[in-house]
Amino acid sequence: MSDYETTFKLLDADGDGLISPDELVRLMDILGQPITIERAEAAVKQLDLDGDGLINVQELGNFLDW
Ligand SMILES: [Ca+2]
Ligand SMILES: [Ca+2]
Repeated sequence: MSDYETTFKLLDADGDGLISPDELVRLMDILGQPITIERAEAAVKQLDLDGDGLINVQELGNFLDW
């Protein structure tokens, strides 16, 4: 398992293989840097390459490579 996948599993709270803005909000809460759902949606939009409004493991990988 790659580091990306490990990170991804931490982010993917419901285990559906995709990270939603909701899950991003939850994560930032855990990290002690709460963000609004609007900000989470904007962040997901930036990472979202295929336009489905969710982050998959490839899209996260691209982000972490950056
Ligand atoms: Ca999910
Ligand atoms: Ca996507």
